[in-house]
Amino acid sequence: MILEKFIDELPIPKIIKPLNKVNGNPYYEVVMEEVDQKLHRDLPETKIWGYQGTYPGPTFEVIKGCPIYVKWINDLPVNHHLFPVDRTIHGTEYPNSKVRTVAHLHGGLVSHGSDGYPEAWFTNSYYKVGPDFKKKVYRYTNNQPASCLWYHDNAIGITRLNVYAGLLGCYIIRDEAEAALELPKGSYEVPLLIQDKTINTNGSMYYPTVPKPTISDVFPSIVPEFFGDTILVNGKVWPYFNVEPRLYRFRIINGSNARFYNMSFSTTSKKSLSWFQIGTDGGLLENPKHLVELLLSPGERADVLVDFSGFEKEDIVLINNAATPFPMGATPNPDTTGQIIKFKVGYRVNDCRNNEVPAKLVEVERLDPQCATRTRDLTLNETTDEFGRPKLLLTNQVWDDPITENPLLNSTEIWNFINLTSNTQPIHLHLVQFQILDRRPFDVEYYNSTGEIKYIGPAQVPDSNERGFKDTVRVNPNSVTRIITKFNGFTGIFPWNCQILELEDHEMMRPLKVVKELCTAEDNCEQ
Ligand SMILES: [Cu+2]
Repeated sequence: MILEKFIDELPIPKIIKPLNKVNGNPYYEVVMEEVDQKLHRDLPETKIWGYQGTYPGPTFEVIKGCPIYVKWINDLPVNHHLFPVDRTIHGTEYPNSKVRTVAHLHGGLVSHGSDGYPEAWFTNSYYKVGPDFKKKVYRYTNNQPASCLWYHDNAIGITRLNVYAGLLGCYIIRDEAEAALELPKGSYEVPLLIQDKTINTNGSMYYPTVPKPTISDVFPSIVPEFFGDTILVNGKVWPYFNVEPRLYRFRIINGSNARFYNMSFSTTSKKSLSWFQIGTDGGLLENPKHLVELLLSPGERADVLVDFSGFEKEDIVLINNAATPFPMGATPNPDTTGQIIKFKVGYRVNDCRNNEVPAKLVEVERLDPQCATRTRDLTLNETTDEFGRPKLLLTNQVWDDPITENPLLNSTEIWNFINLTSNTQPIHLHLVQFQILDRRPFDVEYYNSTGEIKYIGPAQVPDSNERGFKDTVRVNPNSVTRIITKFNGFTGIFPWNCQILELEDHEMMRPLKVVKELCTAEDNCEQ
């Protein structure tokens, strides 16, 4: 169903308020609920799953260094999922536990017990809990720079379905360095949480049940990647947003299951509209980066400034030309998935403060490759499962295979992602923020026959807007992407995964274990 675009105004998720204090720190409760929500003027209400009954969930706003406590409560239907659950996928074998949830703070420096580990799931009233369930109340340290994180469901085997159902929201950390920059704030600072969906004429959300091509007779069956035909921002289909002709700050989150967005502005006057990226996944950049296009894979965020002055009375559309799958797939339909949101520029500015793009932002510590004590070669592989369906893996191992990545606490490591698949994979590490060192093309055929890397071109430095802290990196096909990170903060097991949620659910996820000291026995030492 093709819906008329730019009919509904962009909703701004509410800031959630703490209920009270625990140990002197703010304490929140967040209830996951199934509710009916209007996604577009011309659609009947849609059954969604929302945190605090809204999709997206409320926004957390917290201060660096001030921890908070959050109790996550599953008040969803006991055993009836919004979408068919493929029972051949790992983690789905538990009886009477179709609606398993666990909230993960993506990008957050948190302990294992508060991470939202995929096997720490729980059902309504904690009636059933996963093998790794530890506690109901999570502690978020917020011990990291001002940044825009996001929280979303991460239950093993059904993350794609739970996030698609609406279980996601923004999490904003503030600090003094950011405040000193006098960036646009209040109604001039706007989160844009982007998802794609396919919506049936009766208002219900569509999610496929059969793989393409149909080799197996598994039903319902996981698809390799899901792409919707409709774009939503902050829970509305192709919304519009009224802006004043001045500077705005947008916190853009790609919360889609599999769709990449390569975004630029289309103006009615054909005058080009400049924008500046000031922050990455993990915080502010050293200085603003002038952009024509902004590419975001699932899980990535961008903190950007857009100056609408000089565009009085214009309609400006944020457009998208990223292929699905990325980068060699089909281009989006310019009339549908090629458009995201319309900005309607007014002619009056109500508040002229915080209206300039700062020349400098913050100091960004450079992680030094000389300090790395270990370098790991980690492959991204394409295989098939026992039903003939594509199954992508990390290091050629599945989630349940023994742990092989066991960095020492406080050590620095370089991870080389060797992409043997045909698409760009957004690779995400829990717990840490990292930096991208470079990407270098190599001969995949030669690697497949010899197991050795033969580079076929020079190493490319990361894009100017990638030179900050990241927790999700685009690993391009035929390339080795190198990242560097310090495993600070906590010991314990954390996932690293492909952020294309269908692939993550289908084994493109591995545990890493931060250890106090390396054991002499192979890999697995209990702490
Ligand atoms: Cu994460």
